[in-house]
Amino acid sequence: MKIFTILILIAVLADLSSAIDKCTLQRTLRNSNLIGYKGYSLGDYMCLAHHASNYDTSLNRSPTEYGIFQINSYWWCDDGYTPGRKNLCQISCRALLNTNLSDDINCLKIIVRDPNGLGAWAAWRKYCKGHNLSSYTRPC
Ligand SMILES: [Ca+2]
Repeated sequence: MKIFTILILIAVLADLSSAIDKCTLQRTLRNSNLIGYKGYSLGDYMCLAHHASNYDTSLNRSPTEYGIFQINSYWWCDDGYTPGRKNLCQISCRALLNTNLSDDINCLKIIVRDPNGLGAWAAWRKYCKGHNLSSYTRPC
């Protein structure tokens, strides 16, 4: 019985832990086809994830911003209630809150096609644009 309780506790805690480490994110981004697309580097995305969410994939700080990259529910995903939502990534906002980042990365690829690119994020404009980003991309 004790073991069963402990196993349930581990399962619950595993489900709650949603921050991914910097190295896992680096590896995931390096293996994606996002790097270099529209001129953005690994450093741009690592810096964005750091300042947008501190690498917390479950972050939903404001009702309209979702996940590790804080993607907005008016333009990009469907949360079921944001009035006038466009859902340009054709994705549920909830899918942006788990640790599988393939859909988040696909959505980023759609977002950076927009003329604003990563300039859509105040955090990227303030902390990443034009900055030395080498501290975000040190090999793990
Ligand atoms: Ca996801």
